Amino acid sequence: MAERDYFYSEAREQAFLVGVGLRGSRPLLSVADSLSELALLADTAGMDIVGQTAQNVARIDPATFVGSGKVEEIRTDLLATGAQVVIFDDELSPRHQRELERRFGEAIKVLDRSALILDIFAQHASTREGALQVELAQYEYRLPRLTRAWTHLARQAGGGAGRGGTGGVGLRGPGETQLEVDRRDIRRRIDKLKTDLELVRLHRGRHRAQRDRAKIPLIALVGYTNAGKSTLLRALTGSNIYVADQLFATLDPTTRRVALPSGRHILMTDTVGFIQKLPTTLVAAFRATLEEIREADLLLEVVDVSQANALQHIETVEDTLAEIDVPPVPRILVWNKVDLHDGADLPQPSADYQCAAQVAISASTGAGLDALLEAIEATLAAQLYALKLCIPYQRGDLVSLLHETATVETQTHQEDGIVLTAHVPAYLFERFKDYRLPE
Ligand SMILES: Nc1nc2c(ncn2[C@@H]2O[C@H](COP(=O)(O)OP(=O)(O)OP(=O)(O)O)[C@@H](O)[C@H]2O)c(=O)[nH]1
Ligand SMILES: [Mg+2]
Repeated sequence: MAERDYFYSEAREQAFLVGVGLRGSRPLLSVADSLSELALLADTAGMDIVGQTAQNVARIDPATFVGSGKVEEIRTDLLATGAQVVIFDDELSPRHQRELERRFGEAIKVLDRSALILDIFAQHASTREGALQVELAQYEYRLPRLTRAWTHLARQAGGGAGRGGTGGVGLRGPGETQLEVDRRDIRRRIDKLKTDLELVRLHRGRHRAQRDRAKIPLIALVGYTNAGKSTLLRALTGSNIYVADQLFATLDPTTRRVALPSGRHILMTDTVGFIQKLPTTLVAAFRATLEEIREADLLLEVVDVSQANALQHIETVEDTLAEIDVPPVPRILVWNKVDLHDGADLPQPSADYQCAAQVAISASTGAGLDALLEAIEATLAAQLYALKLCIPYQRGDLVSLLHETATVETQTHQEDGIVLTAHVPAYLFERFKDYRLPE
């Protein structure tokens, strides 16, 4: 993406991090832990961390986010450390962004967590749909934040400095007219991206319809970023899926067939990881992934047990799933990386967390994978409906499907069709409901 190059040049930049704790609030992670996570994000985006600071405030300053005294302190720190970038751990409003840019001056780039995550997404998107949705999310994020950083767009559009006045970049910044030109360009680009995305999605929709006909249960891997979801899918399928000790290594969903102990197959799909303080607008950009999760018959919630904040990670994942309206399908809690666990008991999720089973595994060493497959099989089998059906003789395909996927208890041939009693998997219920007989 050409615009990204403007924000991040090839050489690693020096970044200074700023965290804020709001007095009286109870965040999921402490300010210090959240800053450590921000440091990982900055590192993944290609920056070196040269310093950080945190402030506890009673309220967020409407103009400068942190108090103005703190702004001055940060400005001194930036000079002392030679940082070119300052990254706030929370989303800055467009007003904050403008004011902070003004206070820190031309040489300093002001970013927030969302901008950083968007940049990593842009680096990691590998499919056309992924690239389009990230670009769209980036423009939508930037549109209200349009400031001097955008004069380059006007140049690309053939405007030149003249249109915005004669002051030139750095002296006066773009004039109002110039910003309007930029905004119009961006809106046009946003419309074009939306149209392109629709086309790509239509195409994908057809693939999905084909899969629906096959009716193999779909299991989605969900979890915090870096929990080991892709490693697990790789371990179960032997396929060459991208794994990295990076945040948001996976963006686009990958689906593979996995054989269960009984020989029956399932489809398992790897999805984008979640993180705390991920704005819903960003999550919403990942429609492809989210659709996979919403359609799943079972979720495998992968948690990195070696993380001190493992329980907070589960909470973040649950919150995000609720935010994107995932129906309450059963979950298996998968404690991954037990090879790094010190042998003490597993953490206890909160009492209102519900899961069908908990399994401890190591996707790296393969420990516990058999038990996990057994648990998947058992959980799917438990989602069965006892049905009495009368299937017309011309629907032999449905009778075969029943024998392949369900447990058939009785079968008799009668005048108007084959009458069966069977335990049918929940995900096939819709297919058979028109043939139900009263019990
Ligand atoms: N020690 C150990 N490391 C693991 C295990 N599973 C995964 N890892 C490592 O954890 C890192 C992240 O693994 P991924 O599979 O890419 O994690 P992910 O959940 O797909 O992460 P994102 O796609 O970034 O959301 C990699 O360096 C893996 O090698 C495990 O069981 N034990
Ligand atoms: Mg992954």
